[in-house]
Amino acid sequence: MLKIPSEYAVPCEHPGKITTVTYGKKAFLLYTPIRPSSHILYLIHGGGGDERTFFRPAFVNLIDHMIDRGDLEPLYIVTPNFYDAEQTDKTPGSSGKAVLKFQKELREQVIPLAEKEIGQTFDREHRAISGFSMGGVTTWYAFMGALDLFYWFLPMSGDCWALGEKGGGEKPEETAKAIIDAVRRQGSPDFRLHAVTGSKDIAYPNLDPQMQALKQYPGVFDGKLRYDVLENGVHDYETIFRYLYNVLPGVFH
Ligand code: FER
Repeated sequence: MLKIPSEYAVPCEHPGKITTVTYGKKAFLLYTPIRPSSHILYLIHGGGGDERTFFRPAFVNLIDHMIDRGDLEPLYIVTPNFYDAEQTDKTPGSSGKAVLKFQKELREQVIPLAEKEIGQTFDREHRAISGFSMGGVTTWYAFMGALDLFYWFLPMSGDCWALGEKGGGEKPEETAKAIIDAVRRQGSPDFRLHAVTGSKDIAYPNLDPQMQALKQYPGVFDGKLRYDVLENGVHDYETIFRYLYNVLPGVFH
């Protein structure tokens, strides 16, 4: 996996624009690229985070430069907050419940509002969902229930909790089976799923067994599933930005 070029760390001369969209007591952020686009990424924060967590300078500068240099087709990026407005308990158990509950809000509020704000509805082929850690757990839930909305799934350093907290590590076979069943229940539409983590990531022992179990279903996943492990990669946003630098150019093709 390539390292992010150091010149991508500084502000870009041709930046996109970030706006806040509120609904009820909550908000999501919307990154609008400098040139029009038919692509959109829903990007979900990790445990304890919120809608602002991803859009720190290191990430915004990276995306701006990638688009400016032509590494990446322009894309919209929406960063929601999966917690309830009143939620103060952000431990993994409580976060796990929140990301499951959030699936309905994503479908019924965040996506319609974001795309109304942009002024266009995106095809599923042009919609991606990704997230870090608990945002990865969110992405797996979306894979199990929102294949009609998304074609591209990029879970990063988070496993599937369908069988409970850290179920991908503790019950990899059952978790893989639950995922496969969910794909079939949704009519087995085409999709692409690219999971990433690092060998020293705290989620590696949870995600890796699940990915190995999923690979045992070649008929379902042939040519649709990719899984990369960064040697020595750890569980932090800097590493996640590096994954996105490497993975995003392959999305929407
Ligand atoms: C994992 C998925 C999510 C994991 C941790 C989390 C340790 C989240 C933890 C948190 O929000 O504190 O596989 O592995």
